[in-house]
Amino acid sequence: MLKFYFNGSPNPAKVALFLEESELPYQIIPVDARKGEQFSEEFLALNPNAKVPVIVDGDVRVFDSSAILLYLAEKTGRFLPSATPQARADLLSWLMFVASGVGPYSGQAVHFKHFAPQGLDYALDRYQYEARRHYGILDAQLSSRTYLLGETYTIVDMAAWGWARMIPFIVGDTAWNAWPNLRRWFDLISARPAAMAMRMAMPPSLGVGVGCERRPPGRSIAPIKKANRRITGVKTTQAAALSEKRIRYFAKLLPIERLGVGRKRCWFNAPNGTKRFSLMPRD
Ligand SMILES: N[C@@H](CCC(=O)N[C@@H](CS)C(=O)NCC(=O)O)C(=O)O
Repeated sequence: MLKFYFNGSPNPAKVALFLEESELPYQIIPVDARKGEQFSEEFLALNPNAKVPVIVDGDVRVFDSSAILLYLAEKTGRFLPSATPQARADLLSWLMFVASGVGPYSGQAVHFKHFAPQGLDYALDRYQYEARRHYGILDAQLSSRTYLLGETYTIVDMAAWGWARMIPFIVGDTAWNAWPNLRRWFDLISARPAAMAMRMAMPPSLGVGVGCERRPPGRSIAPIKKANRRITGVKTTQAAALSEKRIRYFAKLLPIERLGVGRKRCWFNAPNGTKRFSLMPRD
């Protein structure tokens, strides 16, 4: 059976969506990057770049999400546009646009928005600007088409969807308002049974994350202190059923109570996207 080295982040998510769409039998092998499992000798033999996703299909090993999507699409003959030279060129162009533009800019935007030390405004602005610019291009492309390549749902949509799930985290909670066509497309794909199944397929051993941070008032860039924790004992497949009250309870337990003043900003990775909420000091 096809082996799928996976965690819940954007690049593996693209492949998970394909596997659910195509109903190919596959075995999930969780790789917990937070524990550094991607650097094990065994994993490096599969991907010298030490990143997920990777698939092993019989004797064939493929790493890098775009390569995997192309491999699987060609293997199954599914989720490809019509076989004209222009359609093929569009497929490659947009796939590379996601791989070399949307993905890397979004990834760096996350780093500088959420994790970098304060004061790196040039880098913060550059990656926010470029990430937004790329999503704006996708939005324009979708203004006159149902899917990114036209009326056919393809691996390009899967590739972009993997990142679009993270838009509020990458560029901010209100960002969707700027891109109505992208939102329409995102909701269309998210409503597909395979998209729901893919969320449910996330390995229980990766758990459900809840994180919190405190920032002093007025300091909007780097958090003073962050805490992340897996909610132990809760499987991702059960996460949809978690009440907000329970999530808030887990968030309250995160050990940053004595730091700073102001709101504790929290997030929770639910199967249907990241939920955000604030806890006030009295909570
Ligand atoms: N170009 C690669 C990028 C893969 C990638 O960045 N994977 C991330 C998860 S989305 C990862 O494995 N991060 C772990 C690390 O950087 O150590 C692809 O598209 O597959």
